[in-house]
Amino acid sequence: MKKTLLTATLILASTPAFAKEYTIKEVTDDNAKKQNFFSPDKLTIQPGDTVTFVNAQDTPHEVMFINVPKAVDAMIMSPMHEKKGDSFSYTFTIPGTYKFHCHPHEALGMDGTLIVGKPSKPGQTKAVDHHKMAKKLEGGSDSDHHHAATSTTKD
Ligand SMILES: [Cu+2]
Repeated sequence: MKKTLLTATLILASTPAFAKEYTIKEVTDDNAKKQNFFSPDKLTIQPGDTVTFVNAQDTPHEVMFINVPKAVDAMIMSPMHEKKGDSFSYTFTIPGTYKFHCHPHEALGMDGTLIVGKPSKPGQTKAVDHHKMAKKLEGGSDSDHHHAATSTTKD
C-alpha cells in the first residue's frame, strides 16, 4: 500500500516540472540495409516531454505525423529539413500512440512510432491526411488524388 502511494506521488511529481527532452535523428546511410531511417524509430515518452527531430546529414527529410490520438487537433509536421542540423521540436501533451513518417522517403519505409504515456487502444487514433499537410506546406492546389494516409502500418 505504501509503495503504491509512493509510486503515485512520483508520477505526479514527474510532470511537467521534470519534463524531458528527446532527440530523434533523421539518418541517411547509403551503406545501411535501410538507407533512410529515424533513429530511434520507436520511442516512449511521458506527456509534457519534448521530442526534437534533427537531420543528421545534408539529405532532405520532412517529418509528418500521420496517425495520432483522436484528441490531437494540431497537424504535427516539420518544415523540410534540407541541411545537417535542421531540426523541429514538439511538446507532446496528449497520451497515446503517434505514427510518423518522412514524406520524401515514405515509400522507402522511413517511419516511426512515438508512444506518449500509454499506447492508444484500437479506435482511439485517427489517420491524418498527410497530403493535406504537404499542401499546407507548399501552398499548392487543392487536388487530392491520393487516398488518405493509411492507418494500417504494421510494426
Ligand atoms: Cu527522409
